[in-house]
Amino acid sequence: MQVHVKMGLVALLAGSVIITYLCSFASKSLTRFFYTPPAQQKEISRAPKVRHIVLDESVVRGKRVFFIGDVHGCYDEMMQLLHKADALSDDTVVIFVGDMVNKGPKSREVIDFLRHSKVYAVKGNHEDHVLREYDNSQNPGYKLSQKYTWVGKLTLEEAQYLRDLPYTISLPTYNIIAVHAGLVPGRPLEEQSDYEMMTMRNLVKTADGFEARKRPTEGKPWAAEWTGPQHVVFGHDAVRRLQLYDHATGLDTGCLYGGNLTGLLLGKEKKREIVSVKSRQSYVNTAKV
Ligand SMILES: [Mn+2]
Repeated sequence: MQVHVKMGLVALLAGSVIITYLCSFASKSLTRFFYTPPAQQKEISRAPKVRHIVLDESVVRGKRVFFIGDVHGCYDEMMQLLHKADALSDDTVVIFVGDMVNKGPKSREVIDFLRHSKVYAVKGNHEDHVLREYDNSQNPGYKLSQKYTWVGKLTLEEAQYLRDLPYTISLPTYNIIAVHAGLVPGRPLEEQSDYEMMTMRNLVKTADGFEARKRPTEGKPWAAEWTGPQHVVFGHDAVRRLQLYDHATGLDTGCLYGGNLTGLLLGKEKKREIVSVKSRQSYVNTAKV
C-alpha cells in the first residue's frame, strides 16, 4: 500500500513538472505568435538611410587612409592599433570594415569610440544581428539571450548609429571600396544584395556570372575571383586570415580568436602597408564559418 502511495506521489510530481514545462513553452510560443510590434516600430527598418557612401577627394586630400579589420569588441587592441599606426591624428581617415561589435569583451566601449571620433565604418553582419536583437528587445515579452544582454543597454542613439552604417564606402581617389564581406563581380553596387555584402565568403560560377555563398565549402574565395577595377578592402573571413590579392585585401585576422587585429594603411604617396597588433587573449575558442 505504502509503495503504491509513493509511486503515486512520484507520478504526480513528474506529471506536474511536465505540465509546468509545457505551459511555459506554450505561453512563450503564444507571446511570440500574437506579438504585434508597436506602430512606430514597424516603420523602423534595419537598413541604413544611405546604403553606399562616397568619400570624395575633398575628404581624403593630403591624408593617409587606415582601414581596420573586424574588432568584435576588442577595444584595447583597437586603441593599440590606432596608436601604432598613429591614426588618431587629423591627417588620417580611419575606416572600419564592419563587425566592430559583438562576441568580444567591450562592444559598448567600441561603439562609444566610433560615435565620438571622426571615423567611418561599414555595417557588418554582427551590427545587423545587434540591431535585430535591439528591435526585438523593444517587445516587453522578449528575453535577450545571454550573449546579447549588453544590447539591452543600448540607447536609441547608439542603435541609430549602428542602423545608419552604410554597406559600402567608396574612395574614388584611391579606386577603393570598403565592404564587410564581399561583392559579386560584374554587378553595380546598387544591385548588390544587402545580405550578401554582409555575409558572403565564396562565389560559385553560373551560366550568367557568379552567385554568392555564405559558407566557404562551395566555390572559391570571392576575392580570388574579383578582378577590379576597384580594389576592395573587406573583413568577415577570420578563417582565411590576411588575404592579399591584386584587387582585394581581407583584413579579418581573428583578433577575437587570439590572432591579430590588422589594418591597411595607405600612405600619402598611396604606399600600402599592413599594420597589426597581437590579440591580448583568445576571447572565443574557434572561428565558426
Ligand atoms: Mn562578419
